[in-house]
Amino acid sequence: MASDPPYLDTYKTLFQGNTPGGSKAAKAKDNKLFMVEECDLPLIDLSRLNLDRAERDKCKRKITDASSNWGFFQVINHGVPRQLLKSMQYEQMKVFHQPFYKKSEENFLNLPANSYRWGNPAATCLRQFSWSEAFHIPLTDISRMDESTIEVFATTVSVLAQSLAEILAQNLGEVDAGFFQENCSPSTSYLRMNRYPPCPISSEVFGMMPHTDSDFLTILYQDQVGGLQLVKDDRWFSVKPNPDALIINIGDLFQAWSNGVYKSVEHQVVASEEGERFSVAYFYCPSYNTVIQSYSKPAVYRTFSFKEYRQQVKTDVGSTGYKVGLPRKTNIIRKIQLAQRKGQLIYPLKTAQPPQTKQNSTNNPTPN
Ligand SMILES: O=C(O)CCC(=O)C(=O)O
Repeated sequence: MASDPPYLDTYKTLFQGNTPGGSKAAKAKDNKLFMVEECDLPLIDLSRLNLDRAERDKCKRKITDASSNWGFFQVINHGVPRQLLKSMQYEQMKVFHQPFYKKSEENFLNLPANSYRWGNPAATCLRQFSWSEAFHIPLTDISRMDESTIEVFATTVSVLAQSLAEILAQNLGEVDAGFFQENCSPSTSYLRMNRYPPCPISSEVFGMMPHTDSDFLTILYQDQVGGLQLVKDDRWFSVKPNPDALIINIGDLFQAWSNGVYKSVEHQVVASEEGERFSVAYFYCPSYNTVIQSYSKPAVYRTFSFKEYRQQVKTDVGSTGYKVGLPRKTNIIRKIQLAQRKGQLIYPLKTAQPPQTKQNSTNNPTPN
């Protein structure tokens, strides 16, 4: 059966025995293992930041509490007009609905090579595969696209990202108020437009594999289809879409910087047989040379530069198939390598149990 992008044809070996109607897929269809509970993600009304001091402080407290307890929250009255969100989705559909040969052409929308990504050429098993396609765009390149909606969206959410980051930093007593302005200019961040095409073997693969984000924080807008799941108290929960809300999640850099006060939690997207899904993520990142240093002592994580971190993620994914991320204990890495040599799959991150939806998942090859 043809799919667009051509996952089944291109990754034939990977999908052998798992093709639509194949025994495994049929069996998995019968069980309801992939149904997980919905969570009540904290919902924060940012318009309260414009009220008196007491209200403002209450709102900030909700943001910092959610970042510590969940690592994830939703915001409404966030300053990104509804119409802009709608136009963004429309633009995204227009881009993704171009034929595959066009999207994979060099220079498509004037974007640099490697902006368009789909599947995972390094995958050695289905659990390392993401049934999705994406445009991963450095903000420096966004103006080349000649798509004003996408550019306006990126500029608008970058303002929101900076103010949330400043609230989170202030709460830690961070005195260098100019840190984010200095190190995270809009041009150091990334926009990632995602499409999750209908997947005929949805019980066998992820839409996007479990991962944490390698940034300070991420702002996500998802359509109404659903499929995003996150880890809370060692269990997976799904997030109910809210058309008015943006989803905010803490990334690895804030976890390290805050010495573990704010949590960068794993999330994934389940694949679906019915219909396509769209989302857009803004990754708030610093410049490569920015040094990430824990604000308090003793530090759980050693000081590192963003460049070093990105390179380490790349090296880990290349050598183990996993993004090891922050918990860099040698025994974790050895365990992964050993399991790999034995052809086993293990779930490497420190807090999470294997997702209930898919057993023994793997980590994320995406670069975020
Ligand atoms: O599509 C989603 O809901 C999540 C996307 C995501 O996690 C990512 O782009 O890193």
